[in-house]
Amino acid sequence: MSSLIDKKVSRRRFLGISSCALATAAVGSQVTVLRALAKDGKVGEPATLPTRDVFTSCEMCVNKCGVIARVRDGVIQKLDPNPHYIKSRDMLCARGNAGHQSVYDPDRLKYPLIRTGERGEGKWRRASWDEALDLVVKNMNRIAEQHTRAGMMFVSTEGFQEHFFLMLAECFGSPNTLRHPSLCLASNIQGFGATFGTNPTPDVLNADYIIMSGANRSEAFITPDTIDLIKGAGGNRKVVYLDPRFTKTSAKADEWFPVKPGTDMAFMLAMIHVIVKEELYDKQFVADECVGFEQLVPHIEPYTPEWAAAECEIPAADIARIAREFAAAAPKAVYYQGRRSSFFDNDTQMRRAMAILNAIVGNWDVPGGMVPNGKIKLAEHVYVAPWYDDVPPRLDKDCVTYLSEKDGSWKHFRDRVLEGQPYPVKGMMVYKQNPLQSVPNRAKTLKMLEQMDFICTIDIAMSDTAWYSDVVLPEATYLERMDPVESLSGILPVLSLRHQVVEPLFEARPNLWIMQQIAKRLGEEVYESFDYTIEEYVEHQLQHLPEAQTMLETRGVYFESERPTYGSSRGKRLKTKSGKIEIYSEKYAENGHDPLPVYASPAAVPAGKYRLIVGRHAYFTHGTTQNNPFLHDLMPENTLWLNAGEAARLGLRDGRMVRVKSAVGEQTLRLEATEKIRPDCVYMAHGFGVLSKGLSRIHGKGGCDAELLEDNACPISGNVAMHQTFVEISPA
Ligand SMILES: Nc1nc2c(c(=O)[nH]1)N[C@H]1C(S)=C(S)[C@@H](COP(=O)(O)OP(=O)(O)OC[C@H]3O[C@@H](n4cnc5c(=O)[nH]c(N)nc54)[C@H](O)[C@@H]3O)O[C@H]1N2
Ligand SMILES: Nc1nc2c(c(=O)[nH]1)N[C@H]1C(S)=C(S)[C@@H](COP(=O)(O)OP(=O)(O)OC[C@H]3O[C@@H](n4cnc5c(=O)[nH]c(N)nc54)[C@H](O)[C@@H]3O)O[C@H]1N2
Ligand code: SF4
Ligand SMILES: [Mo]
Repeated sequence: MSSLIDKKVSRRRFLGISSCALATAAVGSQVTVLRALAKDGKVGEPATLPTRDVFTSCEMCVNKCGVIARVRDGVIQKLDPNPHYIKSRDMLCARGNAGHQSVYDPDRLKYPLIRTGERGEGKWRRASWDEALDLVVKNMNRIAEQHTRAGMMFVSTEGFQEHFFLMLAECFGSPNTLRHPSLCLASNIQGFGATFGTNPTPDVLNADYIIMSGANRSEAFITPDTIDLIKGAGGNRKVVYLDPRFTKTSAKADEWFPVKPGTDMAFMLAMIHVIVKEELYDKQFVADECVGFEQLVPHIEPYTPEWAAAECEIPAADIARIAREFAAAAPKAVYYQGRRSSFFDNDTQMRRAMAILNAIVGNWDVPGGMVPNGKIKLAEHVYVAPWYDDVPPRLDKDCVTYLSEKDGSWKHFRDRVLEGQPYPVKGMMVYKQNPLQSVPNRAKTLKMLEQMDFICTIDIAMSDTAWYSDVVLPEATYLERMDPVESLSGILPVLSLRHQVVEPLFEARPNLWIMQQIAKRLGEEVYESFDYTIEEYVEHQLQHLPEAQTMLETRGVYFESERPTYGSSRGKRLKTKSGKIEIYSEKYAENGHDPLPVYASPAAVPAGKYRLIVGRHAYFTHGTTQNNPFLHDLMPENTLWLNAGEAARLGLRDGRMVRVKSAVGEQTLRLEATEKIRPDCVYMAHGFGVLSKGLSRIHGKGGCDAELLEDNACPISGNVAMHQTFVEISPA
């Protein structure tokens, strides 16, 4: 039964408070746009509609920055930053500015499509929603009958409407949800969680000393950190940055070290060595708030700066100096943990070393330190999923020690699907994820898709994964729908509401509508959990926060205070086994993992090969915005960065095409001979080399890193390891 109590009252009240301009539909006004984009668009005459400015939030990446959409004659002319939105500090990045192109791009998904040719051949026919949805549900039910309900997997990435998709999985009765964390931040959550009981936020704005290992904040944006890093510059602030590449963050840092990939932990352990040996740690804090310091002391004995220098290629004197400077600046000093922790298969332990370094200087929950996240509570959505007997546990259960039941581990899950063990998974629903680009070893992902009896993808564009599906359902883009309120945690937590800016073009529909249609077809018991409008849902979420309703209307954001609160965790039990900060982890020891981080050198680069490292570009979100007309203009393809000295040695000129070959795949792309990378590595920006011809601007351009990457994973968190692949380079 749905818990959205007293729907009639809710709806009336909600409409009462939201009598803003946003409620005005703009259907008629979009006809010119429709005509321009639709080959067969027979639509009525344009109507003149008032100019409107609409508060919404960006969904071009994970940050959800605050946006004001400027609508003129029913068409979004421009997206501007929302000055009230404290998280994004009155800024939008290039992608945020280009967001309306996802609405007006002729390549966007317009109608439900059913495959007519072979998978991946690109032959489709336009279908009605009814026909497409009937086909989806018929296949879901058939697969459940033949293989149990766990035979359907549900693949998704976070977004304001993901909740409804995860609900569908649960109400359908499959435990097999597979989300992005095991490609992204699972090791970070695990390593910091094991130490602090939570993954805190570094207080970048107020820190005097910041060390970052490969968190490329000037290109891989996290708001407000990216902006705050720049804001603090020039004052007391010092930023030390470790990256095998000279990135934009290197350019902005006070000191940059081209660290040897996979050796950051040696640098951290040596810093701990210096801080402990020279008694620079916060003795009182360690005594009061931490457990396991006494085990740390003998543990770090061998990890001297001289030892570390040979591993990470950062001079011993610099390591010792940085350790002393860091401790002196503490507690306003942070080792910034970043977000993506899918670098090496020891990433969880590397993050543990980082967390311990933070802990011993006593930077916990103070200005300029590591601050546990605040979060504004929304009313919970309680629903009752039907109960089904005989559904086996998740396919990848027990593959790694700390598997998230909600997120799973992509690497292990895919291996098990391919093995068909312990049971077959034959159907796949995909929402807002693109595993053909985002999961290492694309050939394996293609094999996994090949063995599926049915694949349905819900997207806004013809992603590679959509291209290999049987049914493609067009979701309305973020500017065409209203979404649930999202509670964004952080040092300054906010509530964000995505107002609908324009009506959906063509036949695109919001995910809630799509889920409702599927739920209806699955039966009354499932549909009950989906039976409300988005307005009612929002009303329910905010029922205890009338002031939030008002502020979301008048300012497009809600926050309780403009000032952070520090120290709220002091004197309270942390969510660790001991209730304290765990330098030594008994939990890890019990599960056969190192209770303190033990260093092992990464595999050496074989002669004649290079280590492939990957990462993102400021213009692109993973593999998704490369085809955006505005962003494509800025950068039409990716290149392979190779150190200029190495390129000369190999006789390869800058700008020529090269073949890159790993143990699992091969790609051809243009060479960029540059001094900005170590001689033992090559780098390519993520997200090119697409398979889909539905991304017409970029098809055939650049190379795909997922094709080249081997699939390794961390045994503790199940996070993939993306920087353990070696490649050969030859002229193409
Ligand atoms: N090789 C390599 N792989 C990587 C990474 C890397 O750097 N290199 N980075 C990793 C990281 S950190 C992450 S977080 C993951 C992310 O990878 P994924 O979890 O796959 O997420 P995205 O690549 O953002 O894919 C999002 C998909 O959603 C679609 N989409 C966008 N907006 C909407 C919408 O409003 N509705 C719907 N239905 N669909 C929408 C896009 O068109 C795209 O197809 O990739 C990981 N994989
Ligand atoms: N523009 C843009 N911003 C984004 C995203 C996006 O797609 N585009 N995605 C968001 C998401 S989901 C995430 S998870 C974050 C990711 O944020 P980051 O993790 O900061 O981003 P990446 O570009 O993946 O950064 C990896 C960097 O690590 C370096 N590196 C590689 N190996 C090593 C190593 O062993 N040691 C060290 N010290 N450095 C190494 C690489 O050269 C690269 O510069 O970005 C977020 N912000
Ligand atoms: S960082 Fe850029 S793309 Fe991401 S939400 Fe903010 S404006 Fe949008
Ligand atoms: Mo990520």
